Amino acid sequence: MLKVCTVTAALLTVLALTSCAKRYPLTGTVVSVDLAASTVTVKHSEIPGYMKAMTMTFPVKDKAVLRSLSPGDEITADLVVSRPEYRLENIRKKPRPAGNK
Ligand SMILES: [Cu+2]
Repeated sequence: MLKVCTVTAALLTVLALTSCAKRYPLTGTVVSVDLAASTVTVKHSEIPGYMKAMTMTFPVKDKAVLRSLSPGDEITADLVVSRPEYRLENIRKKPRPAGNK
């Protein structure tokens, strides 16, 4: 029985490592953008079941999207996690309220 459990645990570990990337919807405010490092630092809301609200830095592949972002922008995005990596995709800026620049 112990052997079966060990094998099952090993199998689950392999499955966890090879499963498809997980995506979590993220909303937050841009704190800073680092074009050279291709990252954006976002103060994000809680991601239920994954992360509490915090400020953290995310890699972003699309430089054009990065260039369009500036501190204070409110965004929504997909947090894509495929361990050990994670990144933001589908970043969308919320329109800023008029007269609040
Ligand atoms: Cu976080």
